[in-house]
Amino acid sequence: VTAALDIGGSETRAALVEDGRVRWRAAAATPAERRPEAVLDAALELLEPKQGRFTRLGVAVTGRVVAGRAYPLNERTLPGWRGFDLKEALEARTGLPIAVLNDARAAAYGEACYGAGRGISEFLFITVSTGVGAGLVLGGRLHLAASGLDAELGFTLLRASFDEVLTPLSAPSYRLPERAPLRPLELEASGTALDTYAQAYGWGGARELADRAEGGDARADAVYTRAAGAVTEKIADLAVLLGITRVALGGGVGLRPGYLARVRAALAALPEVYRPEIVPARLGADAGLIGAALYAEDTCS
Ligand code: BMX
Repeated sequence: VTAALDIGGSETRAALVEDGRVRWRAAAATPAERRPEAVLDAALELLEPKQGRFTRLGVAVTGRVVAGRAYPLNERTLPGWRGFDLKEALEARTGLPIAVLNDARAAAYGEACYGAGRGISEFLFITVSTGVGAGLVLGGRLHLAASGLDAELGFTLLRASFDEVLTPLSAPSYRLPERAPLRPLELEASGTALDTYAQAYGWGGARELADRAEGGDARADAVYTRAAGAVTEKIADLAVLLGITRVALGGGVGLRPGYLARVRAALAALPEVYRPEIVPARLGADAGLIGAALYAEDTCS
């Protein structure tokens, strides 16, 4: 039996995984200060009841991972982690073999082996959640780069010119630069970005914005559809660049049927070569846990 942890900006999850299935799971909010030691304490506390039941541990963590160290690109998500040696810290605390990979790569691996990507040789998983993350399967194998930049989709760049979306709709408090500079995709299209735009309209957050958009509110739909469109453009590029034939959408925003419908609609406007199949992720929040466990089984002898 392999244990798994999934450490995200807002939630930390734990599980026991066997043959690609979650046998037991627990979750808790990631401690507010999110410092590494506090987060590890909370994560291991979740696994406490199952001490002795597992012989290795796979860890999915948001951020770039290089040789077991975590380097969040968006430091607001996990402040104070830059280069924290997650593998060494957990090996010291548990005495067990530890394998660490990025959370979206872990989810992509889980979906590729047991979910929406099963049997697909060129597969892309995208999570639209706190950030925008992704994982690639190429030639049937999970893509892991030495630099750890192995599908950091949220940090691909776009020229964010919102003039055509927000100005005519006169968002009361959102001041946009005249000629928006190049910006990371996730600053325009993540759950956190949608929270920001929702608040510019006096709405609660991303969930309310999506509800309004799906309920026909034109202002909400303009923001929601543009965010989905920005992700769709990246899907189109990856289809012709890497021969991606299927894309699974996951994460709190990505799993919404209304979001998937908007991605499909934007893609339908493009020629065939830019149009991989777009499907919902199948393993939901378990994907990262299952993928982390699989990765530990592959790498921890
Ligand atoms: C960010 C980046 C990715 C991560 C993605 C989704 C950080 C801390 N994380 O783009 O590594 O995969 O968010 O992360 O820079 P999630 O926490 O939203 O699942």
